[in-house]
Amino acid sequence: MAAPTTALPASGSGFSHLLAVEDSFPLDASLPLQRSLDYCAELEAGHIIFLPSSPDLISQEDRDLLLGRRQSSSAIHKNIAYRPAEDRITGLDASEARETDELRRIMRGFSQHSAEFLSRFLIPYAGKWKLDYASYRPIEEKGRSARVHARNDLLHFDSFPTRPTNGARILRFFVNINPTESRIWLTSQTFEAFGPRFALAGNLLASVGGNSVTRGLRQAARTLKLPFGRRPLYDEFMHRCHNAMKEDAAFQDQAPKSRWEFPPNSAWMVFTDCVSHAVLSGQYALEQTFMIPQSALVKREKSPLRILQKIAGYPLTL
Ligand SMILES: O=C(O)CCC(=O)C(=O)O
Ligand SMILES: [Fe+2]
Repeated sequence: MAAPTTALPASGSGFSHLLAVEDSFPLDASLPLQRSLDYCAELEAGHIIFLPSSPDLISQEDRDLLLGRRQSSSAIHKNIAYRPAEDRITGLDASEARETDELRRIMRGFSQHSAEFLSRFLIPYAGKWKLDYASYRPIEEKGRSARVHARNDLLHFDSFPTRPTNGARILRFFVNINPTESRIWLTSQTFEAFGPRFALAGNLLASVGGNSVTRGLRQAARTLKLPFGRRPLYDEFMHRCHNAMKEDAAFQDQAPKSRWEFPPNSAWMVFTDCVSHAVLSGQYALEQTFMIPQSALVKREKSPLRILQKIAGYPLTL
């Protein structure tokens, strides 16, 4: 059972909490619709849904294969990504090429089973999402070195520089396949509580949005269905917010935090674009990302896009 130990008090509204779901889940059974709707609403509001016992998404044999891999020294700093649309693995170096087929088979299976499971667990999203990358995370997170913007031990909301979502939401599903060690996260304020303050304080939204002339041009380009040649304002803002949070040492130090432990064989799902999160330690996790379009959300007003557009007063998507 995940024990929310509080590093600094981060309870009450405006902070992420954890909802433990103790049932065991066969892959082929759906949740009752109302319960599924309730879970979607919790997730969209910035809470974590935690399954103490993961459904069977990967065989013991394949877990052992993943855990037993020797990573070559040049690849030691990388996670391994699986791109479902192309059925392709990235993140291996040349000396590991002979492992590609086996890893692709394992990751394809994990990706498919995760999607099957979530389509029965989060029914309103089923068939509406874009299946993004899956990842295998074999590196110990404690003490892992990275550029400041790539550090995942600093609180942040996710934003992918190479994959703008144009307002769709980032849902991530994790499984801790470490046989003995928990994965440890910190969380702080939700985007609903933090984002508006941040947008207004730094005048960031205004600087991202440009002046009324550039906004007019964007609007005209949208009407004429012309590519405007830049990423959507929404993604521009989310990316700047991601970077600014990681750069802000005082914020990282002083923000009230909750600490969560995800034990071996547990699973959790979370909208990482509205749950500020940091991973402190843990090794060997599997993860699948889903892009959930605005049209599938059950509480659209809680989405970072809606929150930001309300402040900006103009559309932030293309
Ligand atoms: O690996 C994890 O537990 C989370 C890391 C993270 O924040 C991310 O991949 O965006
Ligand atoms: Fe993240």
